[in-house]
Amino acid sequence: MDNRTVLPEVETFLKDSPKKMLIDGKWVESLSGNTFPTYDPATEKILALVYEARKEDVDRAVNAARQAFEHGTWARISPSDRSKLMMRLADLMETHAEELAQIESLDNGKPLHAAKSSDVPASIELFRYMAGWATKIEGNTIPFSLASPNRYLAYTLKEPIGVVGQIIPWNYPLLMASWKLAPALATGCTVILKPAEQTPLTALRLGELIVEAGFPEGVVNILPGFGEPAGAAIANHCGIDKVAFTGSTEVGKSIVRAAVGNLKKLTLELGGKSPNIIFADADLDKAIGEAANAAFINSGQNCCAGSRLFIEKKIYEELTKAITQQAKELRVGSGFDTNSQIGPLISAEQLQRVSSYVQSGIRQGAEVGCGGVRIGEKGYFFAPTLLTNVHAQMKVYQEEIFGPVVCALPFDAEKEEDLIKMANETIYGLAAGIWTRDISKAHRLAAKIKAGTVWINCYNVDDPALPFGGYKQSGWGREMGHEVLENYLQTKSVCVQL
Ligand code: TXE
Repeated sequence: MDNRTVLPEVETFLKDSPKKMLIDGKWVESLSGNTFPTYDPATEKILALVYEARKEDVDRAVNAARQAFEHGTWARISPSDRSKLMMRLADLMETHAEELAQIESLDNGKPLHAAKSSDVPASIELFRYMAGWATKIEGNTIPFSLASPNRYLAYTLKEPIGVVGQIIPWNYPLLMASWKLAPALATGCTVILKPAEQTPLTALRLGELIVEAGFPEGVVNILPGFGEPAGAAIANHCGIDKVAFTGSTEVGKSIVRAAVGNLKKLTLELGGKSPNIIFADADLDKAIGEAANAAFINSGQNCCAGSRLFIEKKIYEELTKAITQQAKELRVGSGFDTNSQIGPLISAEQLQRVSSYVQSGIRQGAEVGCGGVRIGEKGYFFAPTLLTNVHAQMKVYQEEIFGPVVCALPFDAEKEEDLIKMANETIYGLAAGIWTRDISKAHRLAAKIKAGTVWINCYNVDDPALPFGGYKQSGWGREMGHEVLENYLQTKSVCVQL
């Protein structure tokens, strides 16, 4: 495979193609026999063929997951044993960390060092954090207010919601699989996971480790496939009790409509157009570097990217120049080149989408401070781009671009209400950044910005313990923290007359 040096295990994994799907603890072909290719976005070459799940495969997986949930060993397993299995999985992921990172970098394009230092360890840590919760899921005893205390004993049980469908995107494939699987397993649910069609490989390797860790058959089923038909079959399926989805707001809405059939529970983690606000009194050296990172990391294919950059008027010229300089210095290249800081976009389609957003910005009067174009002719590389002269009516200001493109706008620090209005004038509400040394101002703004996460003097800082999710059309529910567990549990009230 071109001139890349990959581990022998990775080579063997890729050669074992077409890759099968995991249903009921076994690696199986799709019933249709159909396969699809997954590509290396840096070289545009096929990495492997993958069996494509369709409705009939989803049906098989739902039956297996239902059986495991109602009747299998999983239904009787102790919380402590659930926790131990998750810990064992985390240990196996650690043993195979280099391998997972290489597969991730090849399939998604992200720099190998980013996969190694961030995606893989964050995924491992999430399984460990959630494994800790498995033994701490408790109900309450409820003192009645209308009856005397010795007439009734009432308590609540926290029960797993059941069979869960999980549909994930391609920007952080292993991490998104972990965000979804770990709380579901900690609470005792069973899962049908559909990775994105662009990046099925780390989920499949994770599936192998899940089997090796000893999870009972049917607890985790992994079905690569397309949004239509596989994703839609999951969203529609009356045998599925809950769907957890990460992806575009548009598809999120279609999942809401599909879920109506059996009123399955939903959590949605959708797009963003997050404001990153820099005041003149901030530590500017730090803010400049982090603002570039906030916008360009993972090639901007990040739901919480700081893609609307608000800079206080009196430092606007100086900062846009400095950030432009940073953007120009970022080394864009193949994920396997140790020099690369930014990899390619995921696909030809995404390259086309990002380019057309920039073109629409230019047509509407935006100026390109740097970038704005594809780099080279092989691989889906796009230059980090800063747009100025942007206004609120432009598509580039309103819509999620999901590429390395940031819109910079000046603001008047004396008019705080105007700034808050600008920060909030989007359908999204996923994240925000505030850079200032004035702590009163920082907290005042944090309270008024409608976003699920507000970072003050930092950006993109996540932790398994910190809830993450969106206000407004950025979604429903929270990932991570103990809050995510509620998405996978339901409460039963038990009332006993004494
Ligand atoms: O997303 P899709 P795409 C945003 C981002 C990006 C845009 C399009 O703005 O430019 O979405 O990306 C599955 N029923 N985000 O087209 O289609 C699909 O197979 C059920 C933000 O790749 O939403 C994949 O597994 N499932 C986002 C997943 O949904 C369906 C991350 C995401 O794909 C389906 C990704 C259907 N009808 C894109 N159609 C974030 N929040 O991080 C597709 N899917």
